[in-house]
Amino acid sequence: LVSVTTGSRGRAADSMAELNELARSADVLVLDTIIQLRKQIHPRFILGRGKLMEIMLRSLRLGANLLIFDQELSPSQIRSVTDHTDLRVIDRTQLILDIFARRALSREGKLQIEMAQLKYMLPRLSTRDDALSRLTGGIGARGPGETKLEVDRRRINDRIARLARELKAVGRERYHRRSLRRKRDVPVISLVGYTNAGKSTLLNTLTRSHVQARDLLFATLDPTSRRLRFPQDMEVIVTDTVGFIRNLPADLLKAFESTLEELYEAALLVHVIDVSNPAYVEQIEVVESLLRDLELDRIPCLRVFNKIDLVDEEARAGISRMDGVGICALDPAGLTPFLQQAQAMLRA
Ligand SMILES: Nc1nc2c(ncn2[C@@H]2O[C@H](COP(=O)(O)OP(=O)(O)OP(=O)(O)O)[C@@H](O)[C@H]2O)c(=O)[nH]1
Ligand SMILES: [Mg+2]
Repeated sequence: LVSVTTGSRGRAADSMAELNELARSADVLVLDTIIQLRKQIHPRFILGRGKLMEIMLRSLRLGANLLIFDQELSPSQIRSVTDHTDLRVIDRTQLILDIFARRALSREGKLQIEMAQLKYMLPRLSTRDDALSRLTGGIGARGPGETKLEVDRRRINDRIARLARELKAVGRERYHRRSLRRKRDVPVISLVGYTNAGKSTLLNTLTRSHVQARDLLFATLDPTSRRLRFPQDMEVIVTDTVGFIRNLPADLLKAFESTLEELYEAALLVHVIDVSNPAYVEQIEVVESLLRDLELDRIPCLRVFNKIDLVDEEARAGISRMDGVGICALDPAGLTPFLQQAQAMLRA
């Protein structure tokens, strides 16, 4: 794992810890991590040439065959580094896309992720291959007046357009399903939050369900809804969705538009926060800023400080002074204050 930054080491280290988790979630075995602080990012090689050479030698020694950069790389940077190191090179976004591709189970999820992958690929189609095909392709190797690159681009654009149509159809079905719910006037509580915060665990405990909850980033991709009867005889629907993460590329977020659409009908958002994560304050900011971008900040939001069982007394005291409720999502007995507050907010 490689991180090159012009910012502080602390931030880079935080982000690197998360990249490590992402790699683990994608079944990548991490052999080494390197953080380099630079005054300027090298336009071609990202790192200095000397450092790049060092990385190559170290990879040979360790038997590594993949470099994952924590920063987003331009297509030409990927090419330069690949050429210089003979290693496969991907960036953080590509790693996230890979995890999403493994996790998507529903048809909608699969359509969404294919769309995001194609959109990611489109600007990265190599122009060099094109030059090569022009040299080696000879007569008849390409359509009239079209280079291979143009054909590839057009094919991908066609596919994207088709995916968009299919997604729209799936989205309509989902809309109808939801409108039945609306007619019955059952309020929806949506669980939102950083990935791995404990959203699915909370859904399971609240509704005695068995949605997959695991110590992996992006364990959940497809939304799930379950019924819940509140203590004071009020019925609600709780929905669980894909988690958020820092530096989520806009295109990726957009690909999940139809999944996220569910959130707009929520009467209450429950923001699940993993207080055992050292970076939780920054994670709160990431989630709240995404909620603002999605214009979801007009829906009432209850902050829930989860995994309270994992922090010490002092941290717990600090949390109790903040606005929100502390819970352990694994423990149904301690959820009453949370349920009361949620109900009060729904009634307001
Ligand atoms: N100790 C402790 N562990 C928890 C608590 N809540 C969740 N966990 C664990 O945290 C891990 C992540 O939980 P999930 O419910 O899968 O988290 P999520 O927010 O759904 O994550 P994604 O779907 O990956 O975005 C699991 O291993 C849970 O068992 C808690 O209150 N205390
Ligand atoms: Mg989940």
